[in-house]
Amino acid sequence: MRFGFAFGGHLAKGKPICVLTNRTASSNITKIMKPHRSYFLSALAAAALCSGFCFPGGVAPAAEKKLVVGFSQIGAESAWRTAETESIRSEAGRRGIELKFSDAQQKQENQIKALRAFIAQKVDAIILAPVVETGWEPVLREVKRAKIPVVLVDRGVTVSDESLYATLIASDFVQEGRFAAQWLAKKLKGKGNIVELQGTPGAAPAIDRKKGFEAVLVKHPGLKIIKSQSGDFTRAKGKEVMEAFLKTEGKNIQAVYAHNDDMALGAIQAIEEAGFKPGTNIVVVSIDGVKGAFEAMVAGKLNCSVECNPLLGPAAFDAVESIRNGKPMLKRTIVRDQIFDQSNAKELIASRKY
Ligand code: GYE
Repeated sequence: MRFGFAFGGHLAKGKPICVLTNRTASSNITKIMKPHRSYFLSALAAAALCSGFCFPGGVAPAAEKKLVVGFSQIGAESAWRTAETESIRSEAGRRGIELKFSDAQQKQENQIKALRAFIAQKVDAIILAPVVETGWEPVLREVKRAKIPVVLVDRGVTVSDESLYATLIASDFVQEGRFAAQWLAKKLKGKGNIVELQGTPGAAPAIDRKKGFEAVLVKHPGLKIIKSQSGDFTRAKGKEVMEAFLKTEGKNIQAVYAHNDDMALGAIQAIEEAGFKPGTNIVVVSIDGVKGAFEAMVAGKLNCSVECNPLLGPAAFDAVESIRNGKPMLKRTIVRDQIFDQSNAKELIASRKY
């Protein structure tokens, strides 16, 4: 089964959004669709156009053949990533969709190769979790020429032509960074030295989580980032970088801001090995809200984790199927996140799904 890729005009250029939210920490994501009225009208117009463009005669072909979807995943660097992979794999299985899975082991070049292989295999759609933001235009142009729609999940890309992808489903990483900083500013009463463990260089969540955090810090002159380095979103690298920070700064450090839980958990180990008490002597704040973070909060070692929901399988395949059926597509779907800390971790830990 193949289908056209018809996104242009308002759909490609506007910033229409839809919000996916967690009703509670435990429940599945719920879709709230509140498109702006004028966008909605243009979306309808585009949909009408699309039915003419994509399917001659204006009728989508019936699903006589199993849908084949290629999924280019970044790797398995974190518990978040593993949960996302599992969500997409299991949702494909549940819907009877054949999934061609490719693990890029953190390398953009491997993802580009995977996209080219998906074109050669004539897949019906591609789900892409792009490791970094830039460098996608040439390959996305090839995919577009092959009339294969692309659903971006979890991280965004920077392209001059937004019609190169159909839709992006991801959290608001800038907001997550803001949440982390606001929580920390309150906890430290606006005063203290922070060390920052950044995510993978060039990755949307690393760029945006830093941006959001720093935007709040501007309002708190007593809070300073004294060291900042990438820990590549992994526990091992987070530990290694934290060890180096502790060696040079030691007692000077009042808090750690880690762009994900895995790096925070590595940092916690480093703090303990250096003879300090994580969560007490050094405040630790991170992002994701994975099970391991909840355990660390309950144990009093992690102070706060801002949620980033990785269970994107249902939304990703809803998008694939909507495109297939020629339905209007919102350019951006934001997954709404919550804040967890030691005050609510204990009561919520049993209900966590990842
Ligand atoms: O926070 C981190 C991961 O792209 C949102 O990537 C994702 C991030 C997530 O490895 O744990």
